[in-house]
Amino acid sequence: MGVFLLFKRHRTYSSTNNTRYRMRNFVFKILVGGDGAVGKTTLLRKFVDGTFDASSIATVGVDFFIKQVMYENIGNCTLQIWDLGGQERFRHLLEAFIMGAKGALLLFDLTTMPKIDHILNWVNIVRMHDLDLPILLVGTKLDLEEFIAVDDESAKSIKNTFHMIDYIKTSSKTGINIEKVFDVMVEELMKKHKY
Ligand SMILES: Nc1nc2c(ncn2[C@@H]2O[C@H](COP(=O)(O)OP(=O)(O)OP(=O)(O)O)[C@@H](O)[C@H]2O)c(=O)[nH]1
Ligand SMILES: [Mg+2]
Repeated sequence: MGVFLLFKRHRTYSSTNNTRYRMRNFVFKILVGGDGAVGKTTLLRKFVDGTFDASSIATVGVDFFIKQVMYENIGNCTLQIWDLGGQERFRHLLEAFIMGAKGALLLFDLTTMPKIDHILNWVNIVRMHDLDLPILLVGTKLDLEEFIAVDDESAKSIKNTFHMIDYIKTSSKTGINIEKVFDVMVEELMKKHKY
């Protein structure tokens, strides 16, 4: 991924009070996939309301989050984020939620080496209607330093095998790189769709 090109505007900076800016509005549907307990819901909670839940319970089926982010050079982005429950027993439900997605985050837990067939499975799910759907690979739980089992080489090899747009390591506990994940995704979507 190249240089970071997005300029974020502070939330308190109201566009309605400032006639110099004519805000554009974008709506992006983004999927979040990955095996059970890798930290999908926890990452979305951190992103959307800034909280960390150490005892997050398994998502039943699919959950939905929404967040607006302002970028100075883009406009107002509404992110509709679909949290796909990772447990196998919900797999048959997921298909109904994939249509119309512009991008996907694929999460794995940095303390456990991901199984390649599981990654393939998720790639196939999120790309079922769009073979070119941009996928961002996200390693979670970076704060569990002593237990990290996935080296950068292995993760980058997964990223390259499936032509993903980038690989980012995160912690929902410390908050590191959580916003960056969405900034990189939005930047990719702006480029891809030539908005
Ligand atoms: N230390 C640490 N724990 C985390 C982190 N992210 C998630 N967890 C923990 O991992 C467990 C599973 O997190 P969830 O967010 O529920 O996992 P999920 O991917 O949504 O799981 P499903 O809903 O079953 O698909 C919870 O106990 C979280 O508190 C992190 O960054 N650091
Ligand atoms: Mg969940």
